[in-house]
Amino acid sequence: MRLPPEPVDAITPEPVYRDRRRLLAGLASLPALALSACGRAEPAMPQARIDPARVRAGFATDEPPTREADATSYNNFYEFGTGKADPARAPRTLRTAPWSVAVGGHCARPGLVPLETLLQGLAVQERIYRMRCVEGWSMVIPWRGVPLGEVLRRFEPTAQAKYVAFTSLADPVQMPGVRVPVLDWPYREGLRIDEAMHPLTLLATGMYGKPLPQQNGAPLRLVVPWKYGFKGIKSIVAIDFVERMPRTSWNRAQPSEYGFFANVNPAVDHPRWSQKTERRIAGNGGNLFAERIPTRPFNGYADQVAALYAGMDLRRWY
Ligand SMILES: Nc1nc2c(c(=O)[nH]1)N[C@H]1C(S)=C(S)[C@@H](COP(=O)(O)O)O[C@H]1N2
Ligand SMILES: [Mo]
Repeated sequence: MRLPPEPVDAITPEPVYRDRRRLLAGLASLPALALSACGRAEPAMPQARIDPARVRAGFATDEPPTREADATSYNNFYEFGTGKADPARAPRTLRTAPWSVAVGGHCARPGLVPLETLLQGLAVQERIYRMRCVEGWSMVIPWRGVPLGEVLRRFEPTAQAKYVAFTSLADPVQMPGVRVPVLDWPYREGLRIDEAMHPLTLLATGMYGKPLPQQNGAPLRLVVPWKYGFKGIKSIVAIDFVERMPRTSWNRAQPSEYGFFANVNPAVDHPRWSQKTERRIAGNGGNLFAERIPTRPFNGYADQVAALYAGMDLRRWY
């Protein structure tokens, strides 16, 4: 896989030259010190080499899948209420067809694209991924979708596209939960461009061999199996190629609790929840108080993705 070239000035941006004290203090970890022009910190992007054969090993797992009834009734989708059972119980008010996605920012071919056109000609794949929510539960889900990178390439992102920003629908008529100011609507998420292009990252349109149900993010949502669940933004209506690390809803709501990278990491606890173990909701008759199992770095996908973070301090970039 080829990634866009990283301009030299992104590795040591100007503010670092200007602030000598900061430069001296940070010599040991210069890339982690990189500051953007607006003062928000951004780490340099390592030049990762991704081995396609290794990546394919992450497309499936022997672990027993979560029962469909559990995966579709125990959800986080605040646009339909903040309780785990609310999204499944909500009336089917989301109009998923027609659906269009506005693609813009640093790319050669921006546009408002009907969902069918967005996916046209791409082979739909079935992949079984472990999913880990930052609240401590996990599932094993058979997804259906297309690699996000294959979709993004069609828009010809330019070298300035360092990050990709995603936005969910926020229509109070279709989504009663957005009338409640629990988050700064619309729900927003983002990935660094190399994370977005990584072959494990899926733009999902279905699960359990069927189209996505409303509560799981119909008609299309992001699935990034090595990151905490909140990165998996649902019911996406906009995708933007941007130069700076985009603002995300959860980071904005509580920056100390929800970092931009949100890689599953048992060594870095959330301020309110230990991340060392997880409650696996799978193959146990739907017992929500199942035994806890150890959480693995990058949710068990370290072989596939750890190279993306080479040299980054994962305590700082949580
Ligand atoms: N638009 C939107 N996307 C969202 C959320 C949300 O509230 N709104 N919740 C996130 C969180 S915290 C998790 S854990 C997953 C849950 O996905 P699932 O319900 O399909 O398991 O969706 C993520 N995507
Ligand atoms: Mo979550």
